This record gives sequence, structure tokens and C-alpha cells, in this order.
Amino acid sequence: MEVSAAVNKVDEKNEHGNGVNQVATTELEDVGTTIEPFTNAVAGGEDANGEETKKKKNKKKKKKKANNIKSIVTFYPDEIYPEGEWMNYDQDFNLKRTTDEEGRYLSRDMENQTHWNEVRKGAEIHRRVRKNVQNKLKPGMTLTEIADIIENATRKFTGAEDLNSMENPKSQGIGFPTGLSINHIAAHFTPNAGDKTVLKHEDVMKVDFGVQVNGNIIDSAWTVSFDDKYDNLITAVREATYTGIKEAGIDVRLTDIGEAIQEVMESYEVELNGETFQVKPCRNLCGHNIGPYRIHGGKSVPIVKNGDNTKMEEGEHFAIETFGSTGRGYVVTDGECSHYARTPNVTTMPSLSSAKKLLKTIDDKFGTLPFCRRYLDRLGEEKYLFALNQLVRQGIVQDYPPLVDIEGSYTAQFEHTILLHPHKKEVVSKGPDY
Ligand code: HZT
Ligand code: MN
Ligand code: MN
Repeated sequence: MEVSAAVNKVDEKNEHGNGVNQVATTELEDVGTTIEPFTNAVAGGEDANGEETKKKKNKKKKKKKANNIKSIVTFYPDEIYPEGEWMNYDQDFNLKRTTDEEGRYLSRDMENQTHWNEVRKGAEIHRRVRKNVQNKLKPGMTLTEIADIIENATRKFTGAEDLNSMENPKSQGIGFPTGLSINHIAAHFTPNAGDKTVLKHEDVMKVDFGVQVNGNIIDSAWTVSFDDKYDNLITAVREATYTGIKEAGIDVRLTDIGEAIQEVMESYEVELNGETFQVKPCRNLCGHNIGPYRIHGGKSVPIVKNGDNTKMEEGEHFAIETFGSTGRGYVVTDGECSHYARTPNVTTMPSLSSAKKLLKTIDDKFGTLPFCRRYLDRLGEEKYLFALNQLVRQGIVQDYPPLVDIEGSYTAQFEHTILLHPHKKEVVSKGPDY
């Protein structure tokens, strides 16, 4: 399947027919792709059995779902996963990488084939999970239901359904908690137990979830809305992210990527209830490199010109993400925390015995991967909040509270994971949807 053709088809028809604005045209240069993500359709075609009883229909639907969400290995028995979208490096100083010396670079790249294949496996799972949830998202659903759909599908595809009974619970599964951040909340909201938040027709929701295979994390996100008044906001951010991906390359300065993103983002306006807003980048949010079992590897990719002369390097793995806002374009932390991760390289032992016990669960089940309170709940942990807060106070665990712009504003996000191969870059999480 050719990605650009698939995207155009999706754009014309809004194939899910649910009025969900989560797909549109792409300006990503089409340099050819080998993605075949939906040869084994995830959600299944609609059954044409309108005459059948409701009972029978439900039965049939259930069975179909069970057939399509199972270990990804079933669909790839040889364990070779499809490549993402290849893009040439388009900076002048990168041009020779795609031409003269391609052979030499390729042989160097060969040594990492298992690693790239693991990343591609995670990306294929990401595409299938999001295709599945995109078919189901409707106003009226609770955020807990949505998170469960995404996380249960990720568990099934990766084969990580029960961490307690897995030989190596950290080998593959959820990469980080499912972000379901609505309106002025830009990032890092996921429901805690008892959360009753319902997705509304007028909402703008960022869906940001992660898949990991042997610690190789796929981090990718898109924005959902049901009202076309947000189209310009969403398009601005999608195009800004694509610009970031185009600008990325070996030896490219991070500030230059931010500058290009900012220029594209700010070229859009949104009109909401008679008021016009220039889309602003959330200037204190950024993309990041990703390391094994580390969602952020230490480099930040700005979404405004920030003067950071640090360069991207060969072999690096980046999450390119941008956030646009009708508000201040600046986020602060607010509200109850749900996301946490063990701080890497911190060996401090907690004094409290309950904190020690909780830390052992975290080390055994998540290592340095981010987790949320719901994941502790399902492992059977109870009344752990005091211990968890203790770990945070001692710097053993980092908390990631929700990041919000001003009340009443709307924020959007798009994100892809890319690999900087010696000769070309690979937009590994690219799909026909975004
Ligand atoms: C932290 C905790 C998580 C990383 C970016 C992000 C969602 O804002 C350096 C740059 C998941 C991810 C992260 F549970 N963050 N990507 N997708 N959030 S970040 C960050 O903390 S650190 C950006
Ligand atoms: Mn993300
Ligand atoms: Mn990210």
C-alpha cells in the first residue's frame, strides 16, 4: 500500500464515518515506503448482516475482534516487521549521505538490524492499536474506557497480558501510560482509579501512547476532535510536526528544528466563536531522544527557536512532537498526578518499609519505564500513595503531573518516532492515518 494514496482516501471519506477529525492530508514528502500496516485489518470490516438479530450480531462482532487482536507474531511468523516511511536527509551537508556513500553507510547500519526490527515491531503494534481505537472513539465514552481499549490491545499484540505471570515483565508491552489530555490540558493526563471524566463532543483530545519491545520505545500521538471548528488548530500542529520531521537530520542543530516548527505553527489561525487566535507553539514543551527503557534520553527538541546548538547524531532515536495552543503557549503543572517513572541511575534506598516494597514492584515490573497509578492498582497494590509520594520526595521516582495551558484554551499535539540511520531517516511510526 502506498501511504500518500491511503491518506488521501482517508481524508476524502473520513473512513470511520464517525465525524472524528483525526486524519487529513500530509505534506510529508513521499519518498516511497514499504509500510503494509493493515494487510490483516485490525478492527475488521463491518459485517453486512443487517437482517440478523442483535444478539447474533454482537456475538459475531466479539469473535471478529478476538481474531484480530492477538500476538503480532501471528501476523508476522518470520518476525520481520515492516519498515517505516523512509525520508532522505534534505540538509545540504547531509546530501552525500543519501547518494555517493550509501553503500558504506548501509553496511554500518546492518549491524543494528535486530534493534531496528524491534523498533519496527513496536511501531506496527502502535499502528494497529490506534487503528482499533480510532474506530471506536465517540463522545460519551469515559477516559478510563478509552485507556483500557488502548492498553488491553497493546498487551494483546505484545503478548504482555499479565505482568505477574510473565517470565520477563519488562521484555515488551506498554511503553508508558496512555495520555488522554483534553482541551487546555496538553499532556500527561491519564485517569486514576475512580475518574469519571467523559469525552465530550466539543473536546479536543490528545491521544499519546507508547509501545516497547526490549526497551525500544515507540512514542507517537495524534489529536481527536468531533467539531470541524478545530480543524485549523489540528492542521497547524500536524504540519508543524511534519516540518520537524523534515528538518531532523544528522548534525542538525536542535534550535533550527524549533525555528522551522515555530514558523509553520504560527502561520495558522483558528476562529472560535467569532474570536481569531494565531496558533502558538507551547514553548516549554518539546520532543526528545529516546534510549533503551528511557523515554527521554537527555536531548530536547524545541518547538520554538531557543538557541540550543546541540546537534542530532547518527543512530539516534527521537520523538518529534509539537504542541499548538489557542492560549498562552506556555504550560504549567496542575492537577492530580498519574504518571511516574523511576529516576535512572539513582540507587538511594527508601527508609520506609512500605516504600521499599513498592520500589521492588516498580523495579520488577517497569524498571525505568514510566507507569501510572492504574498499573499499580491492577498489579494488586493497595494504599500505596503515601509510599509513592515518599519515593518522589526522595528523588527515587520522578512524578510527571498534567501539563496545562490557561483554562478555556485548546491545545493539539502530533508526534512520531524517527530513527536517524546513516543514509536516510525512517519515520518508523508513520501510518496511513497520520
Ligand atoms: C515523560 C513521562 C511519560 C516524556 C514527553 C512526552 C508524552 O514532556 C524531555 C522532553 C511519558 C513521556 C515523558 F510518562 N515527555 N512524550 N510523550 N510525553 S516530557 C519530556 O516529560 S522530557 C520532553
Ligand atoms: Mn508521546
Ligand atoms: Mn514524546
